[in-house]
Amino acid sequence: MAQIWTQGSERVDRTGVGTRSVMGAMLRFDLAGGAMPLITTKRVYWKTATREMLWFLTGETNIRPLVLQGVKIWNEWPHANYVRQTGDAIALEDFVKRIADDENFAERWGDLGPVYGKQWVDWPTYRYRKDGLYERGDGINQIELLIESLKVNPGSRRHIIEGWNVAELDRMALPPCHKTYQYHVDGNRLNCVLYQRSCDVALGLPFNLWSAALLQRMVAQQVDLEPGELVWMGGDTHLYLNHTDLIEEQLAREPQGHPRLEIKRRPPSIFDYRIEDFEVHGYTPHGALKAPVAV
Ligand code: THF
Repeated sequence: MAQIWTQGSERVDRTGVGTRSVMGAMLRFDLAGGAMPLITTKRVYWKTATREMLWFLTGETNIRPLVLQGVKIWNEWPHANYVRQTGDAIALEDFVKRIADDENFAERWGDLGPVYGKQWVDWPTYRYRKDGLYERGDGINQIELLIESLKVNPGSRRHIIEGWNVAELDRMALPPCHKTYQYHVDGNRLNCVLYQRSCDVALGLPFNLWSAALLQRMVAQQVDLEPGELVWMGGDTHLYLNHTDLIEEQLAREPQGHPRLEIKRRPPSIFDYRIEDFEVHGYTPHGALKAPVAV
C-alpha cells in the first residue's frame, strides 16, 4: 500500500474515480499451521468473504443468496445496471430490499452474468453438429476436475482454475479480477499462485487474499495435503484516490497478532462446506475503516 501510494502513477480508470497504480506486484504467504493472510491493520469481514467463496462454489451468479445472508459486496453492480436500463433512479437500499422480497424481480435484475461461479463449475462448451452448426455441450466443472487431477496426477503443471472466458466477457457485470488459480503439489504441501489482473488494494485485496487462502485450505483438505505457500501476483495494482483517508489511517497502524483458521469438519466434497465449518482464532484487528467502492 505504501509503495503504491508513494510511487504509483496516477491514471484515470474505467470508473472515472482515478487511481495510483503499479503494474506487477507479488506477495507470498506461508499457510503452515493454520496461518492466514488476514489483514490486522483494519477489521476484515472474513465471514462475508467466506460466504462469497461458498457462493462461488455453488455456481450461483445471482446476488439474491448473498443478499439474504446480509452480504452486500456485490449489490452496486446490479443496482447500477437496473438504473441504467430502466431509468428508474431507485435508491440502492430499496433496490436491495426488492431483490430480497421479490424472487421474480431478483431473477430479472439480480444476476451478474456468467461470472466466477458459472465459469468455475459450469464452463460452457460447444459441439459441432454434422450440418456445421454448434450446439451446447455439457458444462465443465473446473473445481471437480482440479480435485481429481490433484489426486491422480499430483505432479501436473496444469492444476488450473480459469475465470477469464473470453467469449463471455461481454455478458459479465465485471470480468474476473482474480482470474487464474494454479496449484502445485510439493511433497505433502499444496502451493498456489493466484494471478489477479486488477486489484483494488484498499477494499478488494483483503478479501481476495483471505478467499484465495481459504480456497487453498479447502482444496488441500479435500486431497489430503497440507496447505503450503500462497503466492499472490497482481497486474494493475492500485489505490483509488477517494480512499485517501482509509489509506493514511491504515498506514499509520501497526500489524498486531497472528490470526489462524480452523476448519472444524472434513466435508465429503469441496462443495459441502458451510459457514459454521470455519473458525478464526487470534484475530484482534484494529477497527474497521469505511470507504466507497468504485463501480
Ligand atoms: N470493484 C472494486 N472497485 N473494488 C473491489 O474490491 C471489487 N471486488 C469485487 C468486484 N469488484 C470490485 C467485489 N468485492 C467490498 C469488498 C469486496 C468487494 C466489494 C466491496 C467492500 O465494500 N468491503 C467493505 C465493506 C464490507 C461489508 O460491508 O461487509 C470493507 O470494509 O471491507 C474485489 O474482488
